Amino acid sequence: MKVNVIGLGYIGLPTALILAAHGTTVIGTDKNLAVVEKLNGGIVSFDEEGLQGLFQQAVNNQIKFTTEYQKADIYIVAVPTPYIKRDKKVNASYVISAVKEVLEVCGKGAVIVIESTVSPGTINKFVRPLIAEKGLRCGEDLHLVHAPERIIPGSMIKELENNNRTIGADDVEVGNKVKALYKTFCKGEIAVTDIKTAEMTKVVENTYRDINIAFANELAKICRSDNMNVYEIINIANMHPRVNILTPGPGVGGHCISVDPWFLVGDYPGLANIILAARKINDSMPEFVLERISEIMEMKGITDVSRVGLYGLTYKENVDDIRESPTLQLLECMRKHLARGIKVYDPFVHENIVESQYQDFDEFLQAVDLVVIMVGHRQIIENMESLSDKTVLDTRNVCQLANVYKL
Ligand code: SAJ
Repeated sequence: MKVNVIGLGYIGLPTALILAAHGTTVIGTDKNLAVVEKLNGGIVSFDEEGLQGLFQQAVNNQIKFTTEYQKADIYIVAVPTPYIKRDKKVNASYVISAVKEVLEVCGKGAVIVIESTVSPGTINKFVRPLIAEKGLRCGEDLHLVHAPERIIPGSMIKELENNNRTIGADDVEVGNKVKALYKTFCKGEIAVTDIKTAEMTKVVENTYRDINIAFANELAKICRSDNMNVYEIINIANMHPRVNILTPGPGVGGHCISVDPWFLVGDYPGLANIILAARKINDSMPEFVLERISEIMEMKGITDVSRVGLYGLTYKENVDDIRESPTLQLLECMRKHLARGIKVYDPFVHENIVESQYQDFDEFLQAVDLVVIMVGHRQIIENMESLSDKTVLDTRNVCQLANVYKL
């Protein structure tokens, strides 16, 4: 069994590595030469617990990295699927290009597995016709499968091994063939269903989480307006056996939860109402944090925004991924209000990507009076006492120092 994994990013790379580590012959393909050169030079492209060890095992098992598509039995496509801002629909262009290239090299009977998250109906609408255009018959010459990834950044390897999964296929036999491949490393249960059900299920999972976070964020706003402690209320409410409210925060970032619910809004206008409201609430949080910053500056007599520092630039704790991050959204809000000069620091971001970004924690602290904790990285939790002479706005509820302001 030879597998060609297409796209060596946050999902494709760990998937390729874990398959190879468990004995499958794997070739990883990425169109970005720099990514391939790094991997061939022994450098994994992002920080994730256990990834380096897995990389070594995969290399020992002869994994190959290349920019070319290869002849294989199974193709796993793990390329980005952003949404089109204008109409909120899925942008399947990367998936389409990848499948077109697969069709140039694959042989009869090959299986193309799409792991990228797509809205329900996308594979039928955009991928299936590509096979027909080639004069091939789906289900005979080639097979299509959707096996949406479910792993959470920060715990990817553990989740790859242990999460339950969904496989959508046109016929059960092909579904079971792909299930057997995933079973080489996955201890979780694997449900086999049809493609559209698998597409919808994945989007529903992320939408469920987005709505739950939006509820927590709305509660934070209500509690702030009437002087109640939202964290205590959520803690006590969660002691109820059927209540599990998530945690309020400065916004929802990343390339999944802040994107996928839009697919349903775009595809089902007038029906996806709670989903739309949740997206709007979560997107309003950076602006809410900005209001809190102004209130606190006024209370503390801080007049110069350049004495304010944002701790954390990534979309969540202990990862180096900054996509759609609440801090970037907050900086964008500030630009709109013509407020510039706010300082930024993140121990996981080693390149300066925004103005007034620091690489040294102590220098950052010396330059500011008000620290806004935007991300609860391990580093700040372990060094909380270094903030004891600062004014602190803790948007993640990780700081137990006295006189800390919360959301
Ligand atoms: N967040 C909160 N409060 C919370 C939880 C999260 O404000 O209580 C924020 C985070 O700080 C972050 C954003 O939400 O900015 C999203 O983070 P996340 O940890 O909730 O999720 P992701 O985007 O890292 O990963 C999600 C996961 N989906 C679900 O848990 C249903 C993961 O399993 C998926 O594989 C992943 O999306 C994906 O790739 O689709």
